[in-house]
Amino acid sequence: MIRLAAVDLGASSGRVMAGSVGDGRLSLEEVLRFPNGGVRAGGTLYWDVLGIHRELLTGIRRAHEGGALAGIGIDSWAVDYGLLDARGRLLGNPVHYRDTRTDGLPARVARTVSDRELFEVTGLQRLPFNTLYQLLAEEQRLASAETLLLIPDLLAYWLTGEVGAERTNASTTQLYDPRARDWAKALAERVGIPARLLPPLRDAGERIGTLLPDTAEELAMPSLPVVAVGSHDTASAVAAVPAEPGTNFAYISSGTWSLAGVELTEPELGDAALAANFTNEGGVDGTIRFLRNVMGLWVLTETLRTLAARGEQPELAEVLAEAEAAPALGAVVDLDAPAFLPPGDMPERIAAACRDTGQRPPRTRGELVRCIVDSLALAHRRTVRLAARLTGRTVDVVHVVGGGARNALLCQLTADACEVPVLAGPVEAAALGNVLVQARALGADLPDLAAMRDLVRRTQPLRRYLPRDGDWAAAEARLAIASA
Ligand code: ADP
Ligand code: LRH
Repeated sequence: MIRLAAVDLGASSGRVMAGSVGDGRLSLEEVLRFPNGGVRAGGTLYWDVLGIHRELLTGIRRAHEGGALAGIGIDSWAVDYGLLDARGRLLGNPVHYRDTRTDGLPARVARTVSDRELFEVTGLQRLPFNTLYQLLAEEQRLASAETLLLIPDLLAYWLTGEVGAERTNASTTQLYDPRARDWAKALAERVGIPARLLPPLRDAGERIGTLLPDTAEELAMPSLPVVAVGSHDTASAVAAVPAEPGTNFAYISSGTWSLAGVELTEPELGDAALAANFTNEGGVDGTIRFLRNVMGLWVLTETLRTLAARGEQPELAEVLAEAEAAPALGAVVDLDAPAFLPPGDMPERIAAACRDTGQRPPRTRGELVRCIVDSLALAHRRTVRLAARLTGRTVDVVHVVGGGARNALLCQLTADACEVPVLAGPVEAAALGNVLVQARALGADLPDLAAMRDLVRRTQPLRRYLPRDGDWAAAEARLAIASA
């Protein structure tokens, strides 16, 4: 057995897990979990990247104390970054992708590079927070910057002193060409981003380097290898989807976001994919994640935060039980609307969206949470069915991985809405994908994604939800949205 530390940083929580792989076994133990999220200061929404670095060091030390580690891998949410100066020092604090600094920038860029061309080169959906737009929001600072490092690459740099960009996460920047498997340097220069900022690319499975001597000493551990994993958390999560070979599966990586789609071998760049705002992100072993970002459990988390600020003490299990008891499909909203992206008063935004579509806003807490979960299941239906239609495939099973796999109501409603069985689990898919790619890099017999997925399927608890009847098409009609 080899033991590996997987640092998995979601937008809601960060965790350091110790994974053990060998002899047909795979297990994961949570060593450290800490809350993550935006920190507002001086009108800007930041990440606390130094706090994350400190937690990461604590977690790695603890993981090693529990049994000798053979390697370390880091994955995180996508698109965000730090800039380094010529001496390798961090220039300013990384900004959260939910900050409003990119407002208006997609429209400005579209005047230089059309949406069609941007999609043709990068394969990415229009999301206002793609790295390209964020960089343009701080154009002045770019002159003094030498290197751009995405969050997992920045943390790996602090551990090893090595700069680089792992491809799965680079593919979320809108500055990467998935067909050339290289930075889209000409595009970057055209929109005003100096190509010198873009560091050498590396693949999941490559060794980044070893712990710097002072870090190894501080952690009282040997100079371990730090391995590039699918450093985009969604890439790691999809690598651990327990799909059976030969099945027509869709996946939903369900956490802060729901990333819903199918796996391809080549990007899908047709007009219909562009119109449906689908994306082609790079996966482990050169796969393509053809998916769309659905607003996800963020809306529920943010709703609970708003209720707590009003003096309620909403426990997740309790509000989900209330939602289960509330009438089905009472009111639904389009969670993909930009209104739900920034932090704020979600109950009020939901009420406004209901009024705008001629529906009665939820009156009780149970109705409110039911509206969120129904609407999320409806968005899953739309996105899974669109993914199937756009790729000419059928979908026979939907794999739900991530924290949302623990939400039985959401999984059941997703099965109902998608009209196919849902297989839920593993919850910690991203950490498992991280561990598996490291294990392979360090010699484990896991030749391909199929072997990794087979191991996950045989070792991790999964739960099946069968579809029940429901009037989901009528709910779509209420919102004037179409899924297929
Ligand atoms: P991220 O990686 O984006 O931070 P996670 O995959 O950790 O997100 O998922 C977090 C979400 O999972 C929470 O917002 C919550 O809605 C859901 N979740 C976590 N635990 C439970 C639980 N016991 N029951 C229902 N939902 C849960
Ligand atoms: C999920 C995720 C998603 C990105 C978003 C910024 O954590 O990485 O895939 O679109 O964060």
